[in-house]
Amino acid sequence: MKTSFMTSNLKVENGLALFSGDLEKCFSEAEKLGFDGIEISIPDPKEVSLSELRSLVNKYDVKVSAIATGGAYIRDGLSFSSPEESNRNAAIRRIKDHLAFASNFQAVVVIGYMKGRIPPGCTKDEAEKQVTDCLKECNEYAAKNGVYIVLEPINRFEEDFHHSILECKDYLDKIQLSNVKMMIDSFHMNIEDADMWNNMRQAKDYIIHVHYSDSNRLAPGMGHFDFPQMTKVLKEIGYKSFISAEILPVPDSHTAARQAIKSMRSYLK
Ligand code: LER
Ligand code: MN
Repeated sequence: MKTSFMTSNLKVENGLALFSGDLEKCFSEAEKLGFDGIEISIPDPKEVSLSELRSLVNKYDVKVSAIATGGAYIRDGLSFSSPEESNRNAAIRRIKDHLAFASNFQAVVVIGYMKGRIPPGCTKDEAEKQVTDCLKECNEYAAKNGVYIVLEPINRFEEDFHHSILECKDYLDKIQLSNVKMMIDSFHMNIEDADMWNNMRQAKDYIIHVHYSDSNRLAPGMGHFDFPQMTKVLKEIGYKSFISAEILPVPDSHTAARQAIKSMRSYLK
């Protein structure tokens, strides 16, 4: 398994991003601390220079593990379940931009908040159908570009679709899209998955990206989540890709990153 941490191309206060707004610093810190990659939350890929990012990857020999897209929902209000067709179309165009961008780095594209919330007056099935239609179009584009979308099960307080690993697995079984897989996040699992380890085993063929975040959203080891067990199950199911620390920069980015790599290394031993 490989290690990474989440950042953002934008400066965000108290977000789940380390060294946010300073990509060069992220790469140099990642290299110094021994991370294999960084995951970058990018609301709009047009706002990041592809050539600059490519040269940082080469300069520091640190990979881009994933591109997170939640900012397109949070900042720009785009979503796959919007009642407005023009909004859904803009959301599809934006995710295609993320996919094209990610294809330069063999990074996965995370879809969490972009699914949106169930609009008032709409049933869950109706809203889910809109999400599926958008995903179908993005899936075609992902397949053409050789990249994968990963759906993230997110807890019920933050979004309205597929809260647990098994709900997400059932949905993926139903939609059958070649380039749409799943990622899992320990923070959400801790809230939604009553039998976390068996749920991971059942969804193993879909899981291609992982967020490590303790029960309090601090670095692994700073809360009460059982990461040694999660890492053991990941090994057991043959998971080989990134475990990416998605954590608060508390008390500061450098201390949080140092704590994260120290813990993650100890679990991987
Ligand atoms: C939010 O809770 C989260 O886990 C992010 O990865 C959402 O995309
Ligand atoms: Mn996450």
